Amino acid sequence: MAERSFRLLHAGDFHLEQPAHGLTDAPDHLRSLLLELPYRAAERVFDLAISERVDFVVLAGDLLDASLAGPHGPKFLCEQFERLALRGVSVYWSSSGLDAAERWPHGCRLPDNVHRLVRNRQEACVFENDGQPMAWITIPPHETFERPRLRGIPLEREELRHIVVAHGEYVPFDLDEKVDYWALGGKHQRETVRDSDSVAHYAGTTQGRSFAEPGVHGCTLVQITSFAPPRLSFLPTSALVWHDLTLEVDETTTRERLERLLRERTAALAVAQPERDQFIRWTVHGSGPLLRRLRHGTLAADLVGTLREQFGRTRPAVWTESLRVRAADVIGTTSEEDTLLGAYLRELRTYRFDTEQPLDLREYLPEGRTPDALGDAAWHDSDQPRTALLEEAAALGIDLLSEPEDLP
Ligand SMILES: [Mn+2]
Repeated sequence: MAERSFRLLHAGDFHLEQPAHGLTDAPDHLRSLLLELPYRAAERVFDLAISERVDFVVLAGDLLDASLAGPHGPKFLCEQFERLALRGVSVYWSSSGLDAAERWPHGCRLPDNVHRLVRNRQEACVFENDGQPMAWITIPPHETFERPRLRGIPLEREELRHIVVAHGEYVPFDLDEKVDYWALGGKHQRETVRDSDSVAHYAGTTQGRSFAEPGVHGCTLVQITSFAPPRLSFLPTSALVWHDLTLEVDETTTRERLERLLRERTAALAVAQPERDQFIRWTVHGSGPLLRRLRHGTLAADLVGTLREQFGRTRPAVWTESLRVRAADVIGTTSEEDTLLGAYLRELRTYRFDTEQPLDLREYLPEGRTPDALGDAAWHDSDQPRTALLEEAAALGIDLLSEPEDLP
């Protein structure tokens, strides 16, 4: 077999239509970053394709919802594809239901280096380098249009390495072992679902949008040689990193100690990611009087302010979004008290452990109020968020029924 080695860049799930979300407030100096977040990360994919001198790029769907992204989205992608066209780099794009050819605006013509399905029939392309055929690349249709056949995918040129670019939630059993590399899209968390001679890999999204997608995201550089399985390396693309962090306190933790812990961990993040902006949401849990102090007065806001002042104003910023207390832990410290508050918390606890007891407060409403929204709020018949609701009610009770002298 002739030596056929090449390198490709695998990315997907850009979701250009989704800016950052889930924030109650954002500082002025980070606002434009939050709005342009998916664009910044996607651009980095094309920068990397150029700087790493890859032979071609595979994109595994969910690049954008053209109807939500507006004209800016398709225009941006065309500009990026043109950058690759100038360098002779081809793009193989396997659409999802979101970025299907039918949803692409008519006026925006893709450059010729971009290969995608137009009629949703499975297609194969041969990638050539200097007139030498290197790889057989198959793009199956997305299941929105036609059930893709992912086992027994034909490879008409046996001497070539076989790459399939596909979008969907697959398990190894779905995927033919004779394919050398499965470039998958549709899972936002990076994952190699099969690591053998036939590698199947999700590159993940290029950028987290909220605290629900923490950590550094990126794309995957794949090195393919004749006599070894594909070799993968991670290349980060995130322009901003989200952190949802917890910190434990106990009976002995002082305000000064908590502040020092927060500073140390924030400083460590700044050192670990010196080139990226970062957002942190802190949840404090554990036990002790500090938990109650954090729910009252200005202590939590003071700590957030201090951290923002020290780490949040420069660029790249490590911005502390908020600091909250886990409601369940506040309850534990107070429920044994022989006070009105203690009795209230013990009553709530019976509702928590006896899930058959309905949460029905409608009899406390004024006459004739039951059919409206207030009536709905006063009657809770679903088990699902019951625990969280009771914990919030308990924490609110602590806020309202605590003795003033308990407070800082
Ligand atoms: Mn997606």
